[in-house]
Amino acid sequence: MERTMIDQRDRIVAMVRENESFMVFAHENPDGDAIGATLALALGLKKLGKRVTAYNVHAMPNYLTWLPGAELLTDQAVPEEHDVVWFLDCGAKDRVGEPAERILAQPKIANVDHHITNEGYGHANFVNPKASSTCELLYYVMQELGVEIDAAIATNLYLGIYTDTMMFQNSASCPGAFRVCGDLMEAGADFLTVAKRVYIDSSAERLLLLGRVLSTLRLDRDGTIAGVYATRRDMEELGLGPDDMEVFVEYPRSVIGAKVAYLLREEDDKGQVKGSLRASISVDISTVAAKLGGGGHKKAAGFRTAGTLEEVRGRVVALLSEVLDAE
Ligand SMILES: [Mn+2]
Repeated sequence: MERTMIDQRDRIVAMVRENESFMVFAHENPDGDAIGATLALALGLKKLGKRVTAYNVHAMPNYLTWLPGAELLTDQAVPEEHDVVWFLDCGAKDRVGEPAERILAQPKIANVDHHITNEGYGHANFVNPKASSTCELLYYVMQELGVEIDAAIATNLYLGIYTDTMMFQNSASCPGAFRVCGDLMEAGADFLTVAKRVYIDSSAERLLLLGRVLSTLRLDRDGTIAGVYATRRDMEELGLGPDDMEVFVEYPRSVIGAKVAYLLREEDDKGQVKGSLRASISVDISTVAAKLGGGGHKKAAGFRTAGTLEEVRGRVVALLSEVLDAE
């Protein structure tokens, strides 16, 4: 670890030692890294005898309610005062959602994150874009704090690393990720349950929806653009919503020869389409999302826009073509 990074880690450690009450935030629509980091930290701070409130704007996603420490997370507003507020996995401060303003008036902010866009909005900023996940970084913090990593903490930290590296399949899979996961396994991380609940388990309805979605696969621009969509009717018939299928975009992305991929979903509100975009090569598709009223990262972005599925599909394919043509 670089010197400046070690300094920042130590500032966070000092913040913990010098204070008694902590509020833990992560970004809204929390993923495995956000939830794993929140619960691991809450459990760790409790072990140190600290007072902790773990909060998220959104309730725990269903597939993660089994996690040890899940009962510590609340989605109810917490007016209580705290010495230190943690921002976990938040590339920007506003990623925690609306209540932030209310709760943030005075306390010190501890910022732990691995997003390249993080500008260091905290009083201490342990931010490393080269790390696999926020959970990996939190492990280093906890080690330094002398928190005994038990099976419950290990399982939560493992979840974050495992999901942000997409099962060690994407470029976030750094050496540190493997090393820390080895340590976590030794500490009793329930890696089999993580794999089962996160990537293997599926309801029958979800599989049936996947079947319908895959049957819409269309290739454009000589197979370099691949995309699928889900109609509102398909989702309603199977009792599922647009959020149950975020990962379906990985299927068009997996088509050999596809450089960019999209997934479109008709929303409940009339005439709105929600879209996810992915790139497998180094182009910037966040510009495409921005033109459709959204945003995101260079290789993963999203949007919500008005129009029918066919109209939006046409616009998405045209905009993605422009990006590929300029490559
Ligand atoms: Mn993350």
